[in-house]
Amino acid sequence: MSLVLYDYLPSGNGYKCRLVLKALGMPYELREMNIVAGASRTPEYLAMNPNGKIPLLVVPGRGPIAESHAIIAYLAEGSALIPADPYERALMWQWMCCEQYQLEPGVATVRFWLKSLKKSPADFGERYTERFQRGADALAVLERELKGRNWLVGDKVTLADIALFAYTHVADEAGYRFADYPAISAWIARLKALPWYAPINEP
Ligand SMILES: N[C@@H](CCC(=O)N[C@@H](CS)C(=O)NCC(=O)O)C(=O)O
Repeated sequence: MSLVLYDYLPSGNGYKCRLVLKALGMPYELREMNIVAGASRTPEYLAMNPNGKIPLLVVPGRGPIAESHAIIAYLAEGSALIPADPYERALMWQWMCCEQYQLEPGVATVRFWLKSLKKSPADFGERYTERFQRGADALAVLERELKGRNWLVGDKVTLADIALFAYTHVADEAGYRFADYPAISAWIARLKALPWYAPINEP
């Protein structure tokens, strides 16, 4: 019995989980869900995750865990991806909370509208402008904080880097230009050079 990950390959939230599983060399079974066709809203799936979202990790003998950051924190418990030092660990969570409140609702939402739903900015009007700006504000903070540093917390890659990398590295698919973000671009290249890196569409 292995870990089972319910996921949708273009999803950055799912990708965070896949990257952590790969970084830690943990075997898992992937169940691909066509969320655009409503696969995460069936009665069977809602019985596992009443919130109707992917990713969802099912832990053998225990049960399901929803929310990408809860999943990666569970997977990485005791590993070097979570700083042992309480202050650095708090900084890791600071970045991960910021991702969920600012970066993901901006960059990921716009990307989902354009890429998965194949809509145009005009289809969403002011909602598009507000979400795009929310993402731009988050990327500006990330750009400023990454200047002169290799990783977000301390001198090693942590869950914070993986969590923010997931949507940032595909921000061009939401209409942001990497040329505007040189420090982010260098950080993306650094993460892509790690031995366990795999592209977002790889199961
Ligand atoms: N905060 C959640 C967000 C999860 C989420 O928004 N999942 C999207 C895909 S990235 C989804 O399942 N959408 C399908 C739906 O709502 O029916 C996390 O980090 O896991």
